Amino acid sequence: MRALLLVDIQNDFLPGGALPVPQGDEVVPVALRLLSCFEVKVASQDWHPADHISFAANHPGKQVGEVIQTPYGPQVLWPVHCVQNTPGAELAPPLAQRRRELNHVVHKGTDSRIDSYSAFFDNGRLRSTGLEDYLRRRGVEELFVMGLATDYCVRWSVQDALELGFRTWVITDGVRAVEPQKAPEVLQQLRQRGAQLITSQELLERKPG
Ligand code: VGL
Ligand code: ZN
Repeated sequence: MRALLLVDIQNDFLPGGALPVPQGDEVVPVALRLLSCFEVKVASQDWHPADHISFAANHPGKQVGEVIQTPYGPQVLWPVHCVQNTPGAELAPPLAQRRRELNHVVHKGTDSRIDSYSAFFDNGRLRSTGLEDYLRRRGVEELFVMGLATDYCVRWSVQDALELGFRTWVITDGVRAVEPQKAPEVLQQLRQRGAQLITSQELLERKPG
């Protein structure tokens, strides 16, 4: 069984949002086109409490982009984003409208003390989101990943999916990076770790299965 994983396609990561990913809005139509091609469709939502450790605003004197040391390693400081139950944390409106087609949605980064880039585990790998269990229960062995952002949550999710033994694909036109100039290198690294790259067009032209 194959599944589509939509990573963090949320208002705050789109142009005009709190942590806009350049051209992040361009992944939305790709996601809409692919939804009907998969039997199993899952999504992640970055879902932080207001006092989250990753927000520069919660560290007096620190600026966005600075890195702090934490018990789970270095942490980049971000603008306040994807606060639970705020409009910025909602899925992009066209996806929110099709929310009922998503079989499972996981929330991540919900613990104020630890960030979670991956849709599977927090950054210290202390707790899982339950995504792996859900996929195993559905008999999923092959995972097609797209969303935001290539250099953070997509990257960490793909790395974990590979380590967990899923046959993992990255949909190259369905991802955008916080730092676009780094995207080719990130995709290359993921390929070296065993991920396969595919365009949404190639995926649509394959036989359903
Ligand atoms: C993300 C930075 C902070 C992402 C989430 O979804 O890639 N990036 N929180
Ligand atoms: Zn976040």
